[in-house]
Amino acid sequence: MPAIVLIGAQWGDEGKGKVTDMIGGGVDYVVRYSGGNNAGHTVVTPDGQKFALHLMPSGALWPNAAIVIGNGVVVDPKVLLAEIDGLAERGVDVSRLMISGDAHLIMPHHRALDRVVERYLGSSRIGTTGRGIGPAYGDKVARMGIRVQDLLDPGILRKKLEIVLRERNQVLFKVYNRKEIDVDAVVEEYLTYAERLRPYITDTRAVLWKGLEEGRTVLLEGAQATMLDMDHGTYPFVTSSNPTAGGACVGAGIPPTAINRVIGVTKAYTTRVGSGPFPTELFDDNGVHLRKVGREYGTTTGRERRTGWYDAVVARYATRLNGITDLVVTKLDVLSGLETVPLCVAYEIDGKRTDDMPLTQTEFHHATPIYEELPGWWEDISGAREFSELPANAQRYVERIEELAGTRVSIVGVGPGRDENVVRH
Ligand code: 2SA
Ligand code: GDP
Ligand code: MG
Repeated sequence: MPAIVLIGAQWGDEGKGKVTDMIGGGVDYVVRYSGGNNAGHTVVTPDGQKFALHLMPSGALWPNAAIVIGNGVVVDPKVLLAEIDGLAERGVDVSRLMISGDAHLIMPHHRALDRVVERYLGSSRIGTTGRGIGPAYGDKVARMGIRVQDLLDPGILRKKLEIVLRERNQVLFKVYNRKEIDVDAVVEEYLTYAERLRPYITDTRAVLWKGLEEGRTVLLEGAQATMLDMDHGTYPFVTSSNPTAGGACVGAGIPPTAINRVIGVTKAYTTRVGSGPFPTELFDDNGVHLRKVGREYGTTTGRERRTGWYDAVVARYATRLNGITDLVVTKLDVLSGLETVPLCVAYEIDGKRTDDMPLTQTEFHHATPIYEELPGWWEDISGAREFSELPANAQRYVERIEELAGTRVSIVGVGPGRDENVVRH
C-alpha cells in the first residue's frame, strides 16, 4: 500500500508543485490534504506552458492520476470553480476531480475577517494571503464551520449560516465596524456553486482506502511547509493547518502505516513570505540577487518573498519531524555565479551555539546564523542531468546539505521545467 507524502521543508515555495508534477506521471492519485487557495504551486510542462495551481493538486496536469481534494483542505468554491474552468479551457481533463464532503468551505465572512484582523493587528500582523484561511479553520475548530457536504442540503446550509452570521454580524463585525453580511445573499450564491460542484463531491477517504488496498500509489501533496505548520512552525507566524507529514494522514483520512516514503522539498537557499522570524534572512545585495535570479514573488499574491541563505538547522528539524526519506533540493541553478555560498550550520543565541531548533520563539528571534562558507561555481548548470555533470563545488554543496540534514538528496532541481533535474536515486 504505497503512499508517498511530499512536504515543504522550509517556509513554502520550495517547488512542491514542480516536484509533484514531476512524479505525478507515475502515481494513481494525487491528493491535497491541507491548506486552501493560499497555496500557489507552479508547474511548467515540457511544452513550456506555465500553470499556477491553488486548490487543484499539481498532479492534475498528467492524464492518468485521479485528483483529490481531501477533508483537511478549506475550499473556496468560487476559486475552485474558476480553477476548474481555467484548466478545462487549457485542455486538462477535470472530470477526474474528487472533493471530500468533509472539507470545510471558505465563506465570505472568513475572507472579510482575514483582512480586517490583519489590519487590526497592524505591525504585529501575520502577513496572511488574505484568502480567509485562518478564519475558516478557526470556525472548523470552534465547530461553527460549514462543510462541502452542506452544499447538498440547502436547509442545513441556511441554518448553519444563520447561526454563524448572527454571531459575526452582531458581535465581531460590530467590533470591527464592518458591514453585516446577508444570509440570503450568501445562500443564493453558494447554491449556485453547489450545482456545479455536486458531481465531484464524494467520500474521498473510502476511495483512497480502496486504491491503497488494490496496491495503487497515492501521492499526498503538501501545501505551505514545515515551518508554517500550526503546531511545529514559528507560531503565531504560521498558517492555520498542519502541512507536515503527520497532517497528511488526518487531512486525507488514510492510516500512517500506508505511508512508506516522505519527500521533503527544499530550496538551495531560503525564502519566506509574510511576517515572522527568519535567521538567515539577507537585507543586502545578495538578498536582492537571490530574489531577482530566483524570481521570488508570491504565486498567489505577487508579494516579494524575503530571501536568505540555506538553513541546515531548519532542514534537520524538518527531516526528523516529517521522517523525510528523500530530499529534493530545488533551484540550485540560482546559486551559480557566487564566489562563495554560505550555508547556516547552527545558530548562536545569547553567546551560545545551538545545533537544533531552540525551545522558545524569543530565542529563535534572537538566533544569528553560524555559517560555513563553501566555494561557489560559475557555470550555468541548467543542462545538467547527471550528478557528475554538476561542477565539483556544486556537488560538494549538495553533499554537505545531505550530511547536515541526515538524509539523502535524491533529486536536484536545475530549472523550473518538469525535466530540468538531476535524478540521483
Ligand atoms: P495564511 O493566508 O493564513 O495561510 O497565511 C499565514 C502564513 O502562511 C504563509 N503562507 C505562504 N507562504 C508561502 N507561500 C504561500 N503560497 C503563496 C505562494 C503565497 C503568496 O505560493 O507564493 O502568493 O503570497 C503561502 N500561503 C500561506 C503566509 O505568507 C503567512 O505567513
Ligand atoms: P511551491 O509553492 O512549493 O509549489 O513553489 P512555487 O511554485 O510557489 O515557487 C517555486 C518557483 O520556483 C516556481 O516559480 C517554480 O517554477 C520554480 N522552480 C521550481 N524548481 C526550480 C528549479 O530547480 N530551478 C528554478 N530556476 N526554478 C524552479
Ligand atoms: Mg507556492
